[in-house]
Amino acid sequence: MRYYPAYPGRTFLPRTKTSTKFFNIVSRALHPIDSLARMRLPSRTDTQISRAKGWMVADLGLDMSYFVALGSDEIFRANSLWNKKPFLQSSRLELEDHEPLRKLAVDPRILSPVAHYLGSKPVLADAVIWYSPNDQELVGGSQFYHFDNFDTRQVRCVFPLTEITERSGPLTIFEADESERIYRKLIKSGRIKRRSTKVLDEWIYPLTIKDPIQVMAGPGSVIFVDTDNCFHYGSRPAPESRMVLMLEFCTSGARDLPLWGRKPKTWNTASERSVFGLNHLFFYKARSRVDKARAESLDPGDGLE
Ligand SMILES: O=C(O)CCC(=O)C(=O)O
Ligand SMILES: [Fe+2]
Repeated sequence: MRYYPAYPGRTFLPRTKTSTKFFNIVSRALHPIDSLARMRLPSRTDTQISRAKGWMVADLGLDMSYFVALGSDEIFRANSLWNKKPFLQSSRLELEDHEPLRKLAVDPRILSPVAHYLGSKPVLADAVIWYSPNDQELVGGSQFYHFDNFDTRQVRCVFPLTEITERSGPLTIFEADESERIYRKLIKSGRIKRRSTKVLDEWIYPLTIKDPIQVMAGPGSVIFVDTDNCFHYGSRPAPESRMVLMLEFCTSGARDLPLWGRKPKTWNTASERSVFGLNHLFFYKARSRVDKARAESLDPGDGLE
């Protein structure tokens, strides 16, 4: 709390669906003008994500060479969080430094499906390159089925930078409706008590009706997935490594955004302001506190880094 004074959603509330929903409603109510503006959705593009499924792959023929080069760059890695989780090494991209990233994040082919799925114009919460060596397993991490518990709904856009096949530790998911069914059964049987618990395969597989899906795609495509509502894992040990660009979109009421003191920096276009303006990484006060917490090794973990 010392480091997150404007973030009660991070520090006070338990990570349950009810408190996430509650926070979302309160937060939007406290920022009525922004919330209303976000309800005017962009026009629909050809491909849209179904809420029952909670995921989709679109082959957009994107040129990812800029990001491939970044991910392979030694200097970039050296200045990054690259070694935080050994099985999923991440490197944050600063929006200010990467024009191709800003362009990609407001591309209507990305934004429209995300906005329609969320029901409001999204906030970009994070942009990272993930490298998965796929050479070890750590019990209790995101290599086991889990929900992310970030918002009531979120959309992660995963852009493969190398070909993702069954040999490169693909993201593996259950569709949203199937995940909800499985979750209710796990709760009912007393296997788990809360939504944030990582779940073993052998607990899940006897309960399923639909099969899990290994999401495979190559550079140029984008995988949309609601990791708050689809059980998922990724980066399990596999013969080949994997590198992706991951953009995370949430609603303006997400519990990991500040509840007050929102003074975003200015952006060039209305679209940039709407998508990047609430990115918590631009709340410099909060960020400097987090840097301090890190320096003192008190950083409470994933998320605001
Ligand atoms: O490794 C992956 O693809 C999934 C990672 C994940 O689920 C997470 O970090 O929450
Ligand atoms: Fe996850």
